[in-house]
Amino acid sequence: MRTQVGIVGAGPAGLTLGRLLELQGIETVIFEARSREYCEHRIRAGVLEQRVADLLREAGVGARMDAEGIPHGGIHLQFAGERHHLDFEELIGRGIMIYGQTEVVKDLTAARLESGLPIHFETPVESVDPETGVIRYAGGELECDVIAGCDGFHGVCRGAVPARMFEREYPFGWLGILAQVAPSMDELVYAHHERGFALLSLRSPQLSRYYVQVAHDEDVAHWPDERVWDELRARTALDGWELHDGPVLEKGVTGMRSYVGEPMQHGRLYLAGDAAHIVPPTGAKGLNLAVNDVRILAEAIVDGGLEHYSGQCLRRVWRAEHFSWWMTTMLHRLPGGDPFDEQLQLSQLRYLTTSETAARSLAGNYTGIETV
Ligand code: RFL
Ligand code: PHB
Repeated sequence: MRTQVGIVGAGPAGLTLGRLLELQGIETVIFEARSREYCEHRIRAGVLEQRVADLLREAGVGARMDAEGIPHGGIHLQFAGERHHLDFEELIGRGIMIYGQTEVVKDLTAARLESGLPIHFETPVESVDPETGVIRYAGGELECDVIAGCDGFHGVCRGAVPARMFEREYPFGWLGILAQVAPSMDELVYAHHERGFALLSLRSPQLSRYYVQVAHDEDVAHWPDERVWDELRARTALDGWELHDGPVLEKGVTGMRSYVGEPMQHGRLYLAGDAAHIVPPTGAKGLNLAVNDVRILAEAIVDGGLEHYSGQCLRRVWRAEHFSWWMTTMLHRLPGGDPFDEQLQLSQLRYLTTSETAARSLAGNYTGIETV
């Protein structure tokens, strides 16, 4: 058995790569450890950069996103009892699209199945050989010109690249809920509060996605719904505004880390997305970086220049690493931090909401820098 490009993992990176290569007439086979059902219901990111939304449209998988996604022109920053709007459209002429990762994955999976192309669910890859291009999975082997390692942080491909690792762990995490209630705000709210960070986001006009900062190893069992709502209310309170609650459909804790492995390639193996790098979710960059990697990988497979793949990706990766780290350290209560740290955070937030130059820098990074 052989193919041109063997893709390990059917997350956003693997599925988008499969689609981009399909449009260029290149043969691919996708292996995914989990079931289709599992992949389509794993709740993660919700913010697409405009350039990522454009890429999905150009790849012919943007119709439902355009019908059901919600374009946003900015975000709110809340601190010291005030809520400030940053108008991205006005600042830099670009916005973001609110559309869940679950929906992106559903659209790409449906498109692939409709094209009748091979995607093997519940088929974990056991090992990959960067020298020969062989993928070994339960029950067989596949020989590939190129292997795309799109199997996330806990996959097998990462370990097959001898890489220098850059890492930072944060001593906190996020407890996230998906609630069946109309969002209480028009655009996302990032809130700095002495009790800890909170984020108000959404998935649709009927579904709210809210987060509170908790300990990195927090047990969700300690967070009955009422406690989550009380904490959200305390951290986002504003005169004349109310947070509406509703049935909680999902609840979970996510740890936070920054990670980059360099280089992102070895022999015939090319890593993309979370397999190569992780950002804390505060900058909403994880999914966007994954799509950007495979855009570059698809171009290099088609036009040549694969030797430059890693270097090209890493420029954007490190910009996003810095932005995500900066947003994270500016907005969270830092365990072990002192009043000096807090004053620096508040000063930075005040600067962002009073200086157009500072606001434009955040807006550019959040919506996706054009050239890095
Ligand atoms: P994914 O989505 O992890 O997909 C990897 C796929 O590979 C499969 N796999 C294997 N398949 C075959 N053989 C093996 N041996 C395999 N091992 C693993 C997995 O089952 C999976 O289907 O990586 P990808 O495609 O690179 O996409 C990246 C994004 O998913 C990720 O960056 C973001 O979701 C990060 N992230 C978030 N980003 C945001 O911007 N906002 C968020 O709110 C947000 N929440 C999250 C997140 C990541 C999380 N993880 C990884 C723990 C919440 C969580 C829980
Ligand atoms: C989300 O909607 O899940 C979300 C939005 C913005 C972030 C992180 C997560 O920075």
